[in-house]
Amino acid sequence: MLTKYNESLSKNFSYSKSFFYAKIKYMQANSFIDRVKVYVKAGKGGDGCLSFRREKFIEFGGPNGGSGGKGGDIVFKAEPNLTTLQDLAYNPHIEAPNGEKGGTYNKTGLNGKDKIILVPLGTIIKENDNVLADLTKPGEEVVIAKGGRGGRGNQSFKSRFNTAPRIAENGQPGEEKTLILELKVLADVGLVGFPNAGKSTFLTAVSAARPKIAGYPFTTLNPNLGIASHKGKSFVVADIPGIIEGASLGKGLGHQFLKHIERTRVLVHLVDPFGYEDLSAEKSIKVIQKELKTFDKNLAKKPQILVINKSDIDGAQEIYEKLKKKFKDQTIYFISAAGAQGINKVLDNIVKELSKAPVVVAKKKEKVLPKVHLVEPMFVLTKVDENTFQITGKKIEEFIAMTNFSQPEAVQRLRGIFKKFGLEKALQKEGITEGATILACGKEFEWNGSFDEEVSALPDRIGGYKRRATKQERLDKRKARRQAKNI
Ligand SMILES: Nc1nc2c(ncn2[C@@H]2O[C@H](COP(=O)(O)OP(=O)(O)OP(=O)(O)O)[C@@H](O)[C@H]2O)c(=O)[nH]1
Ligand SMILES: [Mg+2]
Repeated sequence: MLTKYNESLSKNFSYSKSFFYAKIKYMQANSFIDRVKVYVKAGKGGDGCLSFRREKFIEFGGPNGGSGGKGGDIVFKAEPNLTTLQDLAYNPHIEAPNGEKGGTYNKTGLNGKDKIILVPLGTIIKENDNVLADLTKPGEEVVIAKGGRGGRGNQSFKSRFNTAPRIAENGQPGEEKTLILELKVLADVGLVGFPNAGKSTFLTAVSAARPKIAGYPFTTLNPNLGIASHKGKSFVVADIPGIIEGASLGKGLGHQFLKHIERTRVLVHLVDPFGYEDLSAEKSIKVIQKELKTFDKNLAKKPQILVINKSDIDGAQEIYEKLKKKFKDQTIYFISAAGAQGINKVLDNIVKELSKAPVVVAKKKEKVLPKVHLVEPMFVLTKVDENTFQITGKKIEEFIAMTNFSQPEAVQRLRGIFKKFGLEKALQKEGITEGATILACGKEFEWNGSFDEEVSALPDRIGGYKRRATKQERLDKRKARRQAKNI
């Protein structure tokens, strides 16, 4: 049935097969993505609940509003089975779920589930050029954006002085970040050389990896990894696309993939004895070494094992003898990757070099900034014009976001916080006049001369409970009592 359908399809659309093959080839070529920009937003904390216990025969039940749940974190996890950042390139907008609201009877809201994003091993996470994390161990996890904490319910505000608080916080907003993810393949051995030198054939000979091998240049379009084991030691070998002259300046495919051998410990330089196009083998060795040096000085410093491939072809032996004389200070190996000749000697040397090379190179972090805990100012005040003032600052904005403006007591608390932070003094220093506008966190406030408690805004009885007298009211009362005694 299916074959019939396929036949009819190819009859009617003669171009369809080639079109699909071309599409698949294009997709394969583009499936290796090693740099993506993503936006992540952790979950907001759930809002706190405002409620009072009201039951028959229970007098003064008291506040019983529970707190909101915590918002989900954004977590990145290193997954060894992944090889590309392709999934993230298609879904670059990631949000973690919010925490749920608190409930009555002191019920805490459900926490938002953490969002775990799987990335390949060797992924570097950056924000504004600062390295936040470098995932080099399988299963390593790192929290990149923290979810907000849940807002407190009114039971948390209960105190000896305020037994009936009519105040519940909103949840804290979750952190949001725009990140650059960069994949730098983690391998012990990097294979370099001109196209067609036999790099992929060598990888096939030493590991179970089966990359594409063909007699034309640029067969390999993406880095391939394989695990080789020799004399009880196992190591990861990376085969990258061929390098040509000018690769470090962006020619060919090699340039964008050279960074994938940056974190290797040993380089194996494969050489075709008959050279590449017009270049002789001797010249090609020099070109590759120059390209590596131009791309990154550290690449040239890595131990490099020179291997002349295709020993089975006539005439290769003479060229090998000539090269041996030219590069006297280097040990040159003569192998046939396709015929599996002389490979063991190369592997012996790789194991020897790996034992000498520092093991932790792969963990080396770039531009790691020392951890400095900056004391952030509580707020930054800017005078927009004569009658408008702007307040910014992480801490103060958080307090504003967590205030429920429909609750007079919550607003009163915010006024107290503003005063405690020293905002009143700062505003008066700037010469604020009554009626001026204060902008903060997308909200507008009108200045009425002071942040002192706004008594008139509070009703005397709230929900059947008597409101606690404000500080000013208590002071006035005491003053009146003293005066009455004196008389
Ligand atoms: N005779 C002979 N041919 C070889 C040997 N090793 C590789 N080849 C051939 O050389 C050609 C290129 O081999 P690849 O392994 O694809 O070379 P590559 O370096 O990966 O090439 P790119 O991926 O294009 O950079 C293929 O046709 C292989 O069959 C060898 O030892 N002897
Ligand atoms: Mg190849």
